Amino acid sequence: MLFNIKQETLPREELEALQLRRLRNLCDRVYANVPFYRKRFDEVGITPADIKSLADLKLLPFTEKQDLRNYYPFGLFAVPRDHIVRLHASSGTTGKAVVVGYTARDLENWAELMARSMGAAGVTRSDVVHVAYGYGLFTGGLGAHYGAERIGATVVPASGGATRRQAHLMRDFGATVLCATPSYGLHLWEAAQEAGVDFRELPLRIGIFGAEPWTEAMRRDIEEKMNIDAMNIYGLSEIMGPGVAMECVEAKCGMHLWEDHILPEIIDPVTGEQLPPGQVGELVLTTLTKEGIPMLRYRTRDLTSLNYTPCSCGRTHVRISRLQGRSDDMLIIRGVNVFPQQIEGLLMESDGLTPNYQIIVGTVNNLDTLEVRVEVSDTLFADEIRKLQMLENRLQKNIKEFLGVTAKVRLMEPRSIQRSEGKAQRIVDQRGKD
Ligand code: ADP
Ligand code: K
Ligand code: ZN
Repeated sequence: MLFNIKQETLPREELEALQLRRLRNLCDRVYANVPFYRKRFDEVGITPADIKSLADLKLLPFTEKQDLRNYYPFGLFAVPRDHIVRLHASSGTTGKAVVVGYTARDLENWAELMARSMGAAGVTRSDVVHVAYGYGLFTGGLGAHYGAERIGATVVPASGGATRRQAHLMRDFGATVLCATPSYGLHLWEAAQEAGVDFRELPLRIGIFGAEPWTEAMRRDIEEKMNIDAMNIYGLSEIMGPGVAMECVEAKCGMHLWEDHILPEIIDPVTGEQLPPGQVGELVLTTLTKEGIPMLRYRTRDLTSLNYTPCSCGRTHVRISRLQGRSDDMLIIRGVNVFPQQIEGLLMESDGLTPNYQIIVGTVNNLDTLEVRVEVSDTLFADEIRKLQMLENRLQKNIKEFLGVTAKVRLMEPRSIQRSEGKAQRIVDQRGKD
């Protein structure tokens, strides 16, 4: 469903004309109202008048998470505090929290983009949307909530936690859409199984999963277990929250990024140079309409690529490929770069393993060590020890062969790895801590 047909199918020339108008207006606003940005403009020797085309975007300075921390809590706000109607703070996965503020119009736009996103996943006003993203300072819960309400669906604001009860509510209320992190979604599925609720027998048809990295293999696993379309959604608090980009159910191939409100670039994370479409690099986002805390060329640390080829769904907005991970999440094991998702991909290829895993990094005699713990299914656990050992050896061999690092693989008893109610903690890095 196209929630906003006109905007979602704007021809590229019109979209770019709109982007340029909004970009110039944004530069004027931040230059006049945010001393931090004025100083940055001055440092690189430009004024808003120098932005004459979209190509001039690259003249503008980058903004980073550290800037938000340095100006904690309200230093980068572009409107007086009393124009701010809501605050959120990022969950701080990678350090001290950052605070973002929304004007009434920002909340309007967020609900609109979230409604477009859910519409792209196939949600309509007839759906019962069970929101199991955390409500609170985290943007996930309220973001999904207002989007689903804007569509006119029936919203169940479940939040995270009380997992078994949630399974009962999903059954009793006839949930047709589940919004959660993929790891919490699986945890819910598991708790439901234990409580005798089979998701495959519910009217559930769509899952809206995001806020943490996951793989194509994980998608297949979830779709099979729940008998749904498992759709990928992307967002971050610094830009808005969830709904920055979303897959369409027609193509399920890359997430449409709502370009009339958010302007994307891909850069080489080392040199800062822009990269052409198709090349993987760091996603940099500029908020074109945001009033409360506008972001100019914000470096997301997320790795992806841009695809401008027309999509079968008719939307004209660019697609970003499944996130390859945050550059912050990249592990360097004895000099070899490894992303947790690469390990996840290899684990998910084996029958009998569950998607519950953890990666433990340590040091022995000044050398990095890598241990991968993964839970096995009940059926496999009941099998012979010899078979389990063979599987461990095969996984170790695959990791060595495909990723080039030596890892110790430990198959774990079912339900022995801690479940999370929001974002899963996949990496435990013990280096330099003992
Ligand atoms: P924090 O930075 O504290 O985790 P956020 O909740 O704002 O706070 O998290 C945003 C980040 O979550 C993104 O920058 C990205 O790394 C990750 N993320 C969000 N959605 C996805 C997704 N669909 N796939 C992979 N990573 C995602
Ligand atoms: K998020
Ligand atoms: Zn599409």
